[in-house]
Amino acid sequence: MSVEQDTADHSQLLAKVRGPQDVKRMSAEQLEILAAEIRDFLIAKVSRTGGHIGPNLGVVELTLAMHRVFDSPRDRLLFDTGHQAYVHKIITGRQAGFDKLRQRGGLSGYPNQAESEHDLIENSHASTALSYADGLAKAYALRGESRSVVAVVGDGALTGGMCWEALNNIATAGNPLVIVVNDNGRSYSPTIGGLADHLSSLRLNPGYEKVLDTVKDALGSTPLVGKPMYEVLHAVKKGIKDAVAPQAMFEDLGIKYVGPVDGHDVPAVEAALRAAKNFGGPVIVHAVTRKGYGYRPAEEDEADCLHGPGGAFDVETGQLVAAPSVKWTHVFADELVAIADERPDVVGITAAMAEPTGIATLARKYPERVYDVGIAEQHAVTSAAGLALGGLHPVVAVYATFLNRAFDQVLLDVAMHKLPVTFVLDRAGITGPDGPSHYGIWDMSVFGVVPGLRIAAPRDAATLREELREATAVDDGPTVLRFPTGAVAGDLPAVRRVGTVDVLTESARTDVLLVAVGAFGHLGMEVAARVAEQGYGVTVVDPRWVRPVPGELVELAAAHRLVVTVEDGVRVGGVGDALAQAMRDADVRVPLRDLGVPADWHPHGTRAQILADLRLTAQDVARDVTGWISGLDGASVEPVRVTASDKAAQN
Ligand SMILES: Cc1ncc(C[n+]2csc(CCOP(=O)(O)OP(=O)(O)O)c2C)c(N)n1
Repeated sequence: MSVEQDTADHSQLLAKVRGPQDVKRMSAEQLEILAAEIRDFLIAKVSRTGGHIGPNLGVVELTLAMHRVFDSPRDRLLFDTGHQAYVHKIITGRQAGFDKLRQRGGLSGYPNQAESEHDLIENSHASTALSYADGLAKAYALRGESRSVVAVVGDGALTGGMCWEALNNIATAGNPLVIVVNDNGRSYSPTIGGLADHLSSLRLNPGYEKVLDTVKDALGSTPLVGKPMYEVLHAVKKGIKDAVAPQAMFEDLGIKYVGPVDGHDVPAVEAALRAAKNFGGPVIVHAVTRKGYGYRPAEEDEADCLHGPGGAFDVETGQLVAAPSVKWTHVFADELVAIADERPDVVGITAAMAEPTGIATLARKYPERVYDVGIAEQHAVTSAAGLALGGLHPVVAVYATFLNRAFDQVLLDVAMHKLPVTFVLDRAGITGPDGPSHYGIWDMSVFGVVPGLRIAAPRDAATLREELREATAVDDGPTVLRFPTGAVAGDLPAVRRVGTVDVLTESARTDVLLVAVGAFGHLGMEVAARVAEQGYGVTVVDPRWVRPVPGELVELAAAHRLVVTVEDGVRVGGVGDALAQAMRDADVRVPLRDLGVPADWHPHGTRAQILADLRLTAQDVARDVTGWISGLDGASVEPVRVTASDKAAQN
């Protein structure tokens, strides 16, 4: 049965969508039904796996309209950040994959080239789509290819500087390019900043409903023929310009503007997109949507419109099914408040992630001491430098993966000025379901090269509190505190402290020094127990401060027969590498083996699965350590596990 014939059995429409062409054939009435079915589907599936439910419920009609007006994959549809591409995945033949969304071997939570020819960019970090689009449009122009380039960007992502760099260039280049601004007024929480204020003034304007109607009427009664149509829109828009000003901003940049259009009205969005497509130059289509649209728990969730529940949730309430646990984030958030109570100079900065990083706890108590700068990590860092120059001690709370963006700012704007800024990196190490671009595995390598920067990796709640205090007490340079995702590890007291290094266990025999970085403390203890069963003595230490390499660590290394490091970060330039260098410098000739994450792209899955894939389990590490130490005694040793990519990266 064709899509056209299928009006009787409404529950079947979605099942018949195998590609964009099926959506193109549908009537307006069918599209409305399909949109409802897609929402039901999203809620049913994502409530079992977790994922970005709120953003996707908000772009159902927008995505349908895009696939009707444009011809993907010939035309290129780019989703900024990529977390809102579920509907696009559903339309492009990937419905079946949603049972294993974000699970190992299953559908990625972001666009993914391996999944579909309809996915060109593999993103997840915000504010890049307009730059990709600029380049693509230039390439197609130079190669003489007539293909449309369409980029969807949220008002949250538009707070990122790259978007404005891109807009500046897009305007100058003048190539045909459609920018769909998906304006729902939210990032996680309400979007901040001057642009957001402009946009929300539009939404709050009593004339807004009328505006939408006016635009719709104009579109409905005008033949959609390229430039003339655009001029009509332009005229409509000009007429209302004074009442609802934000579009002037885009026009001043030199980019045509269509809108505002009701993003939940497929025919209206379609008409605007067709007009934009036919214009022949860069056009912004401003679509106003509601995050979580059509699902009450999301629409009513004040914190973040159910932006991205990390696991299964109850469909009725939107509440997570898993029992709440104390997370690393909570420990950090509470201790920061305790420190701020004592230290009026301590302030917080977040790049649009106040709740997920826990800095919201500080903001609730001291709203005037927390700055949400939008999705602008680079600005966050240099602004923190300014705060420090002004006599404050800023704590920049950010996911480890996102600080990569601001390397130069950390290096020159903060470190070269020896400024006391503390960077708290949440979700460091292997994170899991969000996949390769969200892993926080580069920080210890990348920031390890910054002169004067100290890095701490707590192993449990007690050391997190302690190291946060130590970090905020440093007044002559930047500090980094990094911890993983999830429930905080159980307390693991030290038997003694040597300098800044905690000794977690030791034995009469000093065969192996096992350097367990951060949350790997517990793994270290288990490894020691297993290796002890083979008759070898293992000293497990937690360096606590991994950069610069503590001198005591080198001394401890010299007192053992073998050193093994295990860290939740890339091996290249990691803690193991740094210790090996420090040992060479001190002429300590004890062999060292460094275990960590190969410098590679690791697929999504749970943290435990990926760590197991990388053989970073107590069992695997114990087997390796036993093999290596017995090898020193002349027994045969299994080959060392160094991956090809590691070798390549080290070369
Ligand atoms: C560089 C970077 N910083 C932070 C994030 C985390 N993040 C993911 S989505 C999001 C909000 C995006 O808001 P918007 O673009 O308006 O999309 P919406 O979810 O509202 O549809 C943020 C801050 C990110 N993905 N990339």
